[in-house]
Amino acid sequence: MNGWTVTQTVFDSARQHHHETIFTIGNGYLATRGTFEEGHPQDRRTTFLHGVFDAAPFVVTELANAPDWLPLEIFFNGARFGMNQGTVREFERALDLQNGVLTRRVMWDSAQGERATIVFERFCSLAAPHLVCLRVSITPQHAADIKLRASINGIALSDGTQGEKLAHWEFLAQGLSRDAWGGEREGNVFLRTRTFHSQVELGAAMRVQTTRGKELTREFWDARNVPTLLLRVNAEAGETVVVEKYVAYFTSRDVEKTRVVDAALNQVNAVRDWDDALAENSAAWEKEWERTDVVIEGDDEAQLALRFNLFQMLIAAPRTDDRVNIGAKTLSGFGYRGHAFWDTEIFMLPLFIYTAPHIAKNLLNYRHRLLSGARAKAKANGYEGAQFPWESADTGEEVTPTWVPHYLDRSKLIRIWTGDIEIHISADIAYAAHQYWVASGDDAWFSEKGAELILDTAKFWAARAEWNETEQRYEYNDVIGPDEYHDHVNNNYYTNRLAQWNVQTALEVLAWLKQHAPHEAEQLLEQLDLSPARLAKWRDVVEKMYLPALPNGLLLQFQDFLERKEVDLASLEPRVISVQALLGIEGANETQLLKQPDVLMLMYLLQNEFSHEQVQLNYDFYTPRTDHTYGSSLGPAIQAIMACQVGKPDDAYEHFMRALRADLYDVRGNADDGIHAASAGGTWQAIVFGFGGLRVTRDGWTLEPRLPKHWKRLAFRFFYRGKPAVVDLDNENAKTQGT
Ligand code: IFM
Repeated sequence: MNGWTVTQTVFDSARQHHHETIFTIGNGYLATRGTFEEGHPQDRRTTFLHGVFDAAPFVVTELANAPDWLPLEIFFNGARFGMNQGTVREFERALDLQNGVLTRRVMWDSAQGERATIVFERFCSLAAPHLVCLRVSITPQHAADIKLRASINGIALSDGTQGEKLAHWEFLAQGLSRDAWGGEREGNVFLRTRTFHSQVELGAAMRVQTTRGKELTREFWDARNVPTLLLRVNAEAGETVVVEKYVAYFTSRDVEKTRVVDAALNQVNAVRDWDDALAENSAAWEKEWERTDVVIEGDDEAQLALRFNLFQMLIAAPRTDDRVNIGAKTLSGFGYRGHAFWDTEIFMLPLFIYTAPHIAKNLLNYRHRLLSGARAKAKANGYEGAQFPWESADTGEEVTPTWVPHYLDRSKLIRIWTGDIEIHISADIAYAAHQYWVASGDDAWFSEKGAELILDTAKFWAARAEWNETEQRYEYNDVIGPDEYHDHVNNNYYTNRLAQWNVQTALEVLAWLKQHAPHEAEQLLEQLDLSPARLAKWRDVVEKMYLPALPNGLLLQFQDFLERKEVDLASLEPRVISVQALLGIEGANETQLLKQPDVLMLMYLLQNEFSHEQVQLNYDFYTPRTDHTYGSSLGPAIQAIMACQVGKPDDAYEHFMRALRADLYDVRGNADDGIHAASAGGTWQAIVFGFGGLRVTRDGWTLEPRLPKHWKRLAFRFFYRGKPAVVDLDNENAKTQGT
């Protein structure tokens, strides 16, 4: 166990989709699922490029599965290599998290009994994000005639919501580029294609070369939309033939339409060889891990699983593009179609705020760029200000499907209400912008963009607040809180309190702006029409917002929560499905069972506002009511933090491990749809804010470590206001509190 390698030693077709997700590789520009180069029945061959969306039924728009760079078929004396053909004698797949290289080693006998050892290696270059690299080393036991087919497959289909296949690409052109001597013999293959609706043009180029063994004979096979190089070599017994395949992608999001192919060709031509490309990639990864790595000593499983989750975040994070966000399933699967949710701001963003502020800024800029969509949504609903869509893609419009096929019976449709009434996301975004500002001290960004996010969402909340004349209070009725087992509820505590925080913070931000950035303050006052009368209404909303609670300090999930049926979760055991799947949508709605505990989530976000006793009271009340195992995948990491806060390290560890294992062990049975990104981001928060006990304010930071008993050491780094801090803890003390 070296703490850096995720390994698979048994291939099981029945689990192939799960493993495709686990073995996804990427670089923040694109990602490719862990399918096999030669193909396998029912595989979900997928490469997603950030921001390349196209229209799709039900889901409005989805990431378009890009032309496939992986195809590499191998034939030994005419027998085609495949994991489902001949006999696989040995198999091992390993993902090196340190540099993102995925390796598969297979010892294989063809049906005719010819044996070969084949090693595939591939990575998506972190140093040159448009470039993806693949190498195969083939060692036949006996002399063999080896043929290879290396292609770019432009017939890349997406899996639709009803199991159908969707095409997003219209073929434009393909060919072989001229080589250095003006001929085509050593030329590189290219493909030009375009999405049907969004009209994104994509150029892909492929270069194939050998570095060891004999020269190959090459032939261009002009199969429409699948330009292919046919390669041939006679190998001696025991001789290793090595073939390298480099592919590059550029789209009209990156360069002028007319340049997409040239840019891709230039990129593959710029590669010297495998060792060079790998060295650059590894150096780039080293820098990433310097900022991001967390060391856990005394728990090998947690160490590896945590790095796996961090790796998933790093390969999804846009480093140079602030027009894109991270989807709830990253770029690793078809689930949620690449759409971004509050998962980014509340669960993933803290990792970036504290370890890679430039990435956090990109993600927040994405929201700022799409303010016009949020304003349009508010307006369409009859409100002022900015109401962010529950699901967001490339344009900022609401892309939550209204109806989707039922998860148990695909012939039926279910109405999805989240796009209409799960409104807390606007406050989540404001909260994230504020958190970035507090931690980074980036006043310039905040004056220019962050403040506008907070002010315009506040404007929405004030407009959306309903005045209850009888009770003399403001309310938010008919909403869905983060706990989606209960819909159409009134006065969800999380929603009401975070909306109130949003409006209150907007007033404070305005005061800060007037003092520190008067010009921007002036501009925003005018642009957002922040008249004295409007600001007076904001103060009224803050003062009179209804926050449902009992006199003893128990905060209520929503207004009539205690009238719902009490059900002992233990009485539903044994089960391997969620409470909602077991009791039905209506059935779960009638109970006090929770998909996730909104009140605890809120107590985590606004942690300086609650006493220890109040946290304890609410923790004890909501914990047994929560479907921790099969409810929301977002919950366990936060539950771990709250367990730390109430001094229950064993419980904290259990919840933390549940989050860490979500995808590696496919806890919910849906990892085939892609990585649970919020859970992955949450694991970092559980480490830093839970076990590390980091608390950050505008005045500085403090630690209150509470490590699981068996951990010998926990070390991590973060930035506070541009300065790096190193935390190194053992189970007794914080050894180093910062540099
Ligand atoms: O955003 C989440 C939501 O909280 C629960 N359902 C899944 C969404 C995407 O992860």
